[in-house]
Amino acid sequence: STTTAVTDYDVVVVGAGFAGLYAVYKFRDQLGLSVRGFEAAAGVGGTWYWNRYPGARCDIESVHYSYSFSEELQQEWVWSERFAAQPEILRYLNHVADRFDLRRDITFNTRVSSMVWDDAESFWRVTTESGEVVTAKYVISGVGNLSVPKKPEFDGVDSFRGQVLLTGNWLEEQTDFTGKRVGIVGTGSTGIQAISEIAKTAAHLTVFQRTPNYATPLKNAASDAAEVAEIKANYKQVRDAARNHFLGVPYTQVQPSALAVSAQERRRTFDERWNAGGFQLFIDSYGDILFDKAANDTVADYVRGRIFERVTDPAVAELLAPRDYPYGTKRPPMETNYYEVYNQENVALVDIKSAPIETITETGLRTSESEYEFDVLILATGFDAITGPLLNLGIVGRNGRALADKWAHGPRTYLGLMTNEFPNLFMVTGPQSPSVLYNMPLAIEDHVDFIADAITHLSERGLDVIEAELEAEDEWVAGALAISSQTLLPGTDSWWMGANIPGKTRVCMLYLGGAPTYRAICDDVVANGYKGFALAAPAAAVAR
Ligand code: NA7
Repeated sequence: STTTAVTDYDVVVVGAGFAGLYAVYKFRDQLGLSVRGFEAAAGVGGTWYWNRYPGARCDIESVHYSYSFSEELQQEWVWSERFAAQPEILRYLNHVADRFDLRRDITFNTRVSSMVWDDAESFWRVTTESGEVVTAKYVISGVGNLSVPKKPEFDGVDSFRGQVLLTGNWLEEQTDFTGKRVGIVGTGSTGIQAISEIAKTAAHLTVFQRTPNYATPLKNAASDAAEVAEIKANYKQVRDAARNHFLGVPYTQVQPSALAVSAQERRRTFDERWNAGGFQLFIDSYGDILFDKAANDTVADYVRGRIFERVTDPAVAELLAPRDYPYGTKRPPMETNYYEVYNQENVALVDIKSAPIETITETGLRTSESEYEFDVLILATGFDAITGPLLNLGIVGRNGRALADKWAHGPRTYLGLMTNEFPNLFMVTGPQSPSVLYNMPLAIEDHVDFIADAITHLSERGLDVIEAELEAEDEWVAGALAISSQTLLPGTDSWWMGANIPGKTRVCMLYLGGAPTYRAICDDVVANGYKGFALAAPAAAVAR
């Protein structure tokens, strides 16, 4: 054990999704530390445990959206589709938990209710909702960025006599809506996936849309055996290439500027990326579309054009075509036959921007203009993203300082990993890290590896307290903001900006410098003796 003060565990890990599972493996099996994991759900999986709504699917290719830490694991696991659906990803994470025997150190059905730093003893006291209290030298948050669904914001939800389903907390087996009239609110990535599936079975589906989205084709298909064999033969190089890409996928075709080429050439590039599917239009077309409004207009026009081609009724197409914000400044959804759904007789689109929802009723809902009736109400209204899951943990740092208080005007971190006044608290894929725009499993591995190296560095020197320095944090926050202000993102209301939650501080919570730049910065921090972090001896040892 690395600890001086006696603690129950060296490390407490919160969450058992991609982050928590890898953290338990890393700290227990590679560092030899004593580890205790806590997970609110009954099983592993994190976001892939809770989001079982019809159509739930990853939109990064599964050969890339998967762990790279074990060569055996990545060789033996076979993805059935190019973009895996939720059940397959959940099976994968269960396989990982079994294969590395991770479950025995994770306590399920147990939500952490508070984590309080004890400055005299230099350890964390972690309390669960079941009343257990444990102490640990280090706490690792693996709670993710999208694990707190937004609460329904409408009056009258309790009076609705039908069924209410929340996509972000959807454990029901139910995916078939035969004979049912369904109403759904929300047309983000989730709503778009769910609508495309539910429209196949529902007797009638009413989609309540506030803001239209720039959805582009996913182009899912069965896995191509030859392609997979090629990747598996070169997995190390493929992963290295992924890690050296902004998004963490080994795309190679980005051109510098949409404005440097002819309209014809641009159209050819957009067509190619559109047909290739996934994030390729967004991240592998032109490098300036998130920075330059004129460049962005070219792709925004292209996507709008595609919507008009696909939707038969021009009035409906007009409602579906985003015009008020640039392409990609909200997280772009990926779709499979989404726009065609609106050509079906059983589907209706209702614009709730011009006529907002006033209340949910016993039989449906009422907008400022009309009444709608349905049997099932589905809320695909998003998450209290990025900070919500961390603030839910009841974290209190040095001198009784609450994280909620410190972050009242937006998150403040150093490298998206730690925050001053909260020693030995590590946030895997925390705010102001590149994770949200970086292939999440790789972002997670990078962070857990960084944390493991930091803990090893401390223990080799007889130290066991690490804390982000205020100056380094201030610089990091200012730097992240400066980068975001060069992009088009801050002009649009999105969960990236905290702007989807009434009353939440509106500030860009992402590091937009890209994963490769970020990795270089982290390497430099380590090479310079954990520059920006204060490293200290155990308090007990100092006192003695
Ligand atoms: P998003 O992207 O936040 O989308 C939520 C949707 O719900 C969006 O269309 C919202 O409209 C709509 N919404 C939310 N609250 C309301 C209210 N009060 N009234 C009407 N409409 C509302 O969440 P998702 O779950 O789709 O996706 C989250 C991430 O998960 C996604 O980006 C991927 O990374 C995976 P708005 O745009 O706010 O007008």
